[in-house]
Amino acid sequence: MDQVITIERHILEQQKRYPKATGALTGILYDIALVGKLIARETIRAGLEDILGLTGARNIQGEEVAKLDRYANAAIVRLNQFTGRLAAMASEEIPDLIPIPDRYPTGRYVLVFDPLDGSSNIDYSVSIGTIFSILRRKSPKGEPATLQDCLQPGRDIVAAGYVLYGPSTMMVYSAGNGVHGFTLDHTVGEFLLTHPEIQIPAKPKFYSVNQGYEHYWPREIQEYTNHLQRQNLSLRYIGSLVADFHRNLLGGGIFYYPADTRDPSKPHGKLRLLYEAAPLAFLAVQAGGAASDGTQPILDIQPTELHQRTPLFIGSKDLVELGEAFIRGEMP
Ligand code: FBP
Repeated sequence: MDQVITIERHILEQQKRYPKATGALTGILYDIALVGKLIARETIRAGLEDILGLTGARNIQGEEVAKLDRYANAAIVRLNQFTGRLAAMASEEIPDLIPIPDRYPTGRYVLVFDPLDGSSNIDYSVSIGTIFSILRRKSPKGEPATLQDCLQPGRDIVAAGYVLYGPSTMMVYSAGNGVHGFTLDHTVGEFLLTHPEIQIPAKPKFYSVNQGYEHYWPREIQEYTNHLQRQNLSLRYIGSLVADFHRNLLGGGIFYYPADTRDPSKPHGKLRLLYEAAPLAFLAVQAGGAASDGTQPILDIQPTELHQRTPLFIGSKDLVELGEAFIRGEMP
């Protein structure tokens, strides 16, 4: 039988690089793989179970909460709160910090996540995903965790990744030593290594942006987009950040969601820094790419709010830098 590497074995081998490792990070990554399988089970049966549609509630972002959003959020919290590995969690779906209940021990890490990215696509059976990042707590062990434990720049991420629920279910993660992709073999219920050491191809193929908003973009972004169109790049836009990012990670290209003038209450675009932009930026940089808000690396941004938004340019390094040059007004 060919060299079959399960995600558990891969994570354990990564851990060997750190002689002082306690296994806590390994445990968190493995629990995310497990909850990814649980969510995948629901997405696969979505039309057959009562899991499509909305709950009728709205989240802190003012967005309608989908039933699968709620399921995914509850599953991630439930599966991680009792392990003794976490000091706290934060989720796109929950306004404030998610503390660990007193009846459970706490740990050295915090987990921030978007339980279900691309939720506007759920009912259309289009690829969606779960995005996460893991940070070391700043507050002393034994004391209650605080917001500051989550409000750390992407530079401090210890590990990050996503689970993609698409034609196949994949988990892609990095613990700081390259980006690795695993495909869920539903027949054995295991994520198996299929995409080791992912590097963004040097020659990009795609540009991904919701061009329906072009009218609301600053002139520099319109010119940048015109320039990309003349580079013989194909336009691909799924409307699920995790799926658009994944395609460009493997095929080469750029995804961008600039700030626009549609909604004065969202001057910094739509996407969230902590659990959308920063985790994917961590992966992009590990894969030889880049991620920017148009003026600075996403990983350098010091968060001030749990749900703060940021413009995002992510993917092939040259195209991200080109976007920054257009925004500085340096391009013809
Ligand atoms: P959530 O679904 O987690 O709220 O994510 C936001 C998102 O759906 C991204 O996945 C996607 O890139 C973007 O919004 C699509 O926005 P728009 O419909 O404005 O293009």
